[in-house]
Amino acid sequence: EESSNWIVMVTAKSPTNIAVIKYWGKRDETLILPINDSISVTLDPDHLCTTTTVAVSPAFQSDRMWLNGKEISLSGHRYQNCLREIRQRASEYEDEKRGIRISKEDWGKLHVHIASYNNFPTAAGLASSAAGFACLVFALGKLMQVKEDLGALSAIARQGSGSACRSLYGGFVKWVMGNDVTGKDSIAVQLASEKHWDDLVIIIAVVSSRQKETSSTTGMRESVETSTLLHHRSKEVVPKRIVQMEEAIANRDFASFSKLTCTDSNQFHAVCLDTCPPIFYMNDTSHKIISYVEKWNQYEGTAQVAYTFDAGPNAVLIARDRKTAGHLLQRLLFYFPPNVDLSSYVLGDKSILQEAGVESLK
Ligand code: 2P0
Repeated sequence: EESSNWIVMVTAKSPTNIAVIKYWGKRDETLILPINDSISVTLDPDHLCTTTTVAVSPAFQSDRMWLNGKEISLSGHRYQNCLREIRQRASEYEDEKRGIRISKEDWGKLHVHIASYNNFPTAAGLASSAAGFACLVFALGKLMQVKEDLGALSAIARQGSGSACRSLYGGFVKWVMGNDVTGKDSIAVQLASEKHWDDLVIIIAVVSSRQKETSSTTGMRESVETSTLLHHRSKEVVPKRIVQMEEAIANRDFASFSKLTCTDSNQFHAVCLDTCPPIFYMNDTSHKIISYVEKWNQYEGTAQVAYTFDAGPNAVLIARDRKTAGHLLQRLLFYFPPNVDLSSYVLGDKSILQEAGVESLK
């Protein structure tokens, strides 16, 4: 008889991504199929990321998951769909040294344990589902010897959370909406690698760490049902912007990139206002940051910084280079002084604070 005290595990890490042409609205809620293409930039893997370990053992009695050390339920259809899709594609695993063999059929019977950690405070109000589902699907795919490419894996991550499909790749990524009813062509493709345009620096200004009042899922459902602007956006506006954004990225054209990014964020929030009842994701501070960046760009005569806001008030600011990012940080701290230790607000590379001469501000 085989002993049942073995365990096989895989650990993976995925960064989050920020949309510069937004996804908002589904045509199929179960498969998570969008009504338009979207484009995002994937952050550095060290900063806002999720690390997930998946393990399998005959000793496990059921599928279980812990998020930041606390057990959560896997019963929701999003987790169930990802687990099922990966299990269907599992292939044989063999470790001769340890005498472990897991057949394709065994994968359907064995249970998994999943431990996932976000390296940023969950309370910071920053999206974690994108990195989370990308990481989970990638790690499960590795564990269960799934042989498919990243595009196929992205279509599975998509069923966990739409924006997650874009976190399978680094750099600039397009989520192609596809037109198949099964969703097999609604996948992420890489437009350019992380090396293509590495001057850009992204600063996320945490405006409020409160949980958002309207979840993205509910918000976009209500927008699809009630906003006429959303239908105009998805049919007439986004297709053209996607072409222009791909060109701006290919040419590293910051002026065009910045214009498209800001305009698209503003239209997304206009759609939220056009929704019945209206959804307010930005607050007064968000609006002040927009005005400030607009004035700065106008004063310089060329775009220095782009802004974009997701389903919450936090500003994602994209500076054209490191020097501009230093200036931006100084100005943000001057106009919007936080009343806490700054270093705890800069995740990852803190040297930018020293360069900006603001490390001692408290
Ligand atoms: C995006 N957002 O493109 C847009 C812009 C928020 C604003 O994707 O229901 O968590 O899981 O597919 O992906 C947030 O929505 O929603 C989002 P589901 P998701 O990044």
